[in-house]
Amino acid sequence: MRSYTELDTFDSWTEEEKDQFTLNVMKCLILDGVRKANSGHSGGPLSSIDFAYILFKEYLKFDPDDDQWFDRDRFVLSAGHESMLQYALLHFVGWMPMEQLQQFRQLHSETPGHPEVEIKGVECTTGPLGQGVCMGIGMSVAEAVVREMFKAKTDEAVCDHFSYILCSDGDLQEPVALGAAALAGHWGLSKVIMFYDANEAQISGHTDRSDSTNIPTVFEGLNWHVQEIDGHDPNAIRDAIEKAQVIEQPSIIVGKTIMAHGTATMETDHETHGAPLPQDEIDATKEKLQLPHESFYVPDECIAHFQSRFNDLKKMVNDWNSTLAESRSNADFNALWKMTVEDELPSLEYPAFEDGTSLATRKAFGATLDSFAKQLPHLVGGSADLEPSNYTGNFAKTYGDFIKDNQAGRNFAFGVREFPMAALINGMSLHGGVIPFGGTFLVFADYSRPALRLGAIQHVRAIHEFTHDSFWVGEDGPTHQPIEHAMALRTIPNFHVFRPGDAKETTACFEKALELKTSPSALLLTRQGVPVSDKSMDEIKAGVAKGGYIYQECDGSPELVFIATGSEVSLAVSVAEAMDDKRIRVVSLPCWEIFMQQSQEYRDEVIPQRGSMKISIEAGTTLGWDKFIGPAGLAVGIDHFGASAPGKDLAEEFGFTADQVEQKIRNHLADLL
Ligand SMILES: Cc1ncc(C[n+]2csc(CCOP(=O)(O)OP(=O)(O)O)c2C)c(N)n1
Ligand SMILES: [Mg+2]
Repeated sequence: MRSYTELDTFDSWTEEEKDQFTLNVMKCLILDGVRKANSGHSGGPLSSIDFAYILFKEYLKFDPDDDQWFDRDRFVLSAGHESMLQYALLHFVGWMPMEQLQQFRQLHSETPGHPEVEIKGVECTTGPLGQGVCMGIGMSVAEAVVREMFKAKTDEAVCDHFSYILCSDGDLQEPVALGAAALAGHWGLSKVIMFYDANEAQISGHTDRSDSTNIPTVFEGLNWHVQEIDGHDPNAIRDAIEKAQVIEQPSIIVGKTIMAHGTATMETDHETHGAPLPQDEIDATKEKLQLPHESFYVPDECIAHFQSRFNDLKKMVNDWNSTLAESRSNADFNALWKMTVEDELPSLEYPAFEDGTSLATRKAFGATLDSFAKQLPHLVGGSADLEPSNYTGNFAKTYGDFIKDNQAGRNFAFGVREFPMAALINGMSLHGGVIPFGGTFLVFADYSRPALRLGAIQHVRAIHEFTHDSFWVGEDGPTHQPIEHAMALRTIPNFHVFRPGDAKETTACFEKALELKTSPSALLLTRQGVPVSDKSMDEIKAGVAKGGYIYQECDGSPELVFIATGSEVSLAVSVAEAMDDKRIRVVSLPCWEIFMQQSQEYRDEVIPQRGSMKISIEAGTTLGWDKFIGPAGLAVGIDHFGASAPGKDLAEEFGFTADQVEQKIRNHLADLL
């Protein structure tokens, strides 16, 4: 092993010696960063680093001058707690300044506790274990979709890259990772290459306290190519990566590694997982690795060595740019590139709905999907095995399933995998070039919730179709009837919940969700028929664009303002008609989040703060409606679980007929007198 005292002869060292020295420098940089922050993770980064170093230095395809270059390989650090490893690598790439490494985990630094997508060179936000695996796989799905989409327009490969994932024991203990892995195997995603840092250590001790899973056997069963290597052997790592690159299956490289590898006395110690090492241990490690005690020691020679491939990378990017420019001279190709990769949405044509007929909003979603999919070749998605219920069947039939031998298919048969589905579509969206959606029942939004949250944090455009949005589901009973779900989703920051009142609002909400490029959306849709409004599409579109609007006005200033969403908009209209002794305004509020972004003036215009009684009507929990109805208002909702019976009987039972709602309102008015 070379010492820092010999640095003046660096040029004459063997490649192996240069690598070893540079790697040691990087290890101590990580230890120093965590020590200075007095918080963070030391052990895991040191067991993964041999792989990560070789990947970044020798294999990862990227543009050193542009972290957003479209055809770059994606790298996902699913073990997000190993963030200091990623930041150290990015420092060597040239994208992460030293001052930032010294600000690890501090307010407003570019080196937060876990990697965040906003940081240059970070592809996605990780930390919640398991989801990084899914997002990496989702990126690979998007890569395949975009590759196939452009194949039809050009012979040149404009989208052709790998998605590398680095995962840890905890990642693979999370079932969500295995759900996504099952799909990757089924879909034959040969460009997924995952390194598993099998260091057998986790927070609470040795992994054998909680695990005896045979991961290689599991992944073989999931149709992955499996290699088991010594995760600290550079040549074994190179061989494994090269093999994984040509195998026509997703690949897992199980790296047998040692926690805190390279430290003076703490190798294998699980206590190193989430703590800075004692300064004595860091000093002793530096001595062992023949480095100076100096903190944040990074000699220029190491950076230059790490970047020795950069000229080749830049040349490759130049070649790609020329190919792209040539392809873009074809008008068809150029139009597709603009719409998909550059994300310029065309103005959309809408499906037609017959005024006054009864149509479930889930059916309106299906019709809208069919119409939009024709105009947006990059709109892709599917259902978690609720295709007939989610009305994505026609889409599936028209565009075909995405399968191993047809990756041009635009429909994903996700199987009963809500959480993997939601996490995968986050990854697809992060990759770019596609607009992904996923469908299931609203009641199962809880299964996907961690991914909805992680999508919102990352500002991804992902469209979640949630049908069967209330007790109106009927016979399936309380397990299938959402109560708290709409409101629970509304509590997620940067997440848009749409509950359209009819077919036309459904189309308008879907379009709005497409336009929200920095936020996930959920479309909450009815199972049961609701009347199609006779308003013009333009009027409805203008209303939806503001999140809430006056749906039906009364003469003079309103005594009562009904605020309804979804299937309760038409109910509110019926109640207003029945109560013709009162001046009643009906407001449709399909999206709280958008409504709250409007000016106070507009909001007061629609829902006056004073002078009228406000009544919310939504077939869900009442908690939260006080925000709009105030202390004297009335919230018509349901605060208990549903029951198994036909929807109409339940409406009767739970007080959701026009007569019952009217009675509740009259009682409330009487109580106030
Ligand atoms: C979903 C989730 N649950 C719990 C945690 C908290 N946590 C962070 S790392 C970790 C386990 C670490 O074990 P491993 O994945 O083997 O990482 P290593 O110790 O090898 O670095 C846990 C439980 C988390 N980040 N995400
Ligand atoms: Mg571990």
